[in-house]
Amino acid sequence: MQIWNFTDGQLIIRQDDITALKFDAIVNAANSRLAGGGGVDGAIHRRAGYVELQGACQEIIRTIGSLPPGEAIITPGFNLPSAHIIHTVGPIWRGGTNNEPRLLENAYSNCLRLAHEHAIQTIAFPAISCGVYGYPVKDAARIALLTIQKGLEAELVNEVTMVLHGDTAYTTWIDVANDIL
Ligand code: AR6
Repeated sequence: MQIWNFTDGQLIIRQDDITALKFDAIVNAANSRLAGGGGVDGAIHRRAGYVELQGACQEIIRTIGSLPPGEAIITPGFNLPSAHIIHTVGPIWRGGTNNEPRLLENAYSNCLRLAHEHAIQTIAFPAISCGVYGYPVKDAARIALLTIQKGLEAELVNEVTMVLHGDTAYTTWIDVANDIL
């Protein structure tokens, strides 16, 4: 685990299973239908309780139709240690010229904005789009870390934790953070 202190908050990078840890909110790397899936989405559904979480997600989908990439919504955490889940949809990597960087930045910044609106102080992110959606990890880390830094400086939340799954992902994010923060 490594910690960066900013004037108005803290960034923590650690290697763990995001569903096992307790924060005010954890972020889910969802799909536009909020339909559940593999990766961290699957793990969150299993730990939160599939039926309860899908019930809440599909009620939102009935209202909004679908959740576009870069947008975010919030549900309870149900059986998770964390009280809330903020669901966002990262971009699918299609070579980098299809607005992927902007959509990834929006995903992080909209989660932080929504957290602020709900008085959430501590929030944890997985590496959005870095699994099934294929975003190159170093590029994603750079965008994520700079967006999180901005959010902390704007005092949207007090503490942001990036929770990485696996040694390689963790080392990459730490290297990028040491380069740019
Ligand atoms: N804790 C923390 N990180 C995790 C965990 C965990 N328990 N499990 C996986 N990761 P992905 P995406 C990491 O594929 O690329 C789903 O099916 C994983 O190693 O979960 O945004 C959705 O329904 C990777 O680094 O999300 C969508 O259809 C990161 O989480 C689609 O996948 C994100 O990988 C979204 O794809």
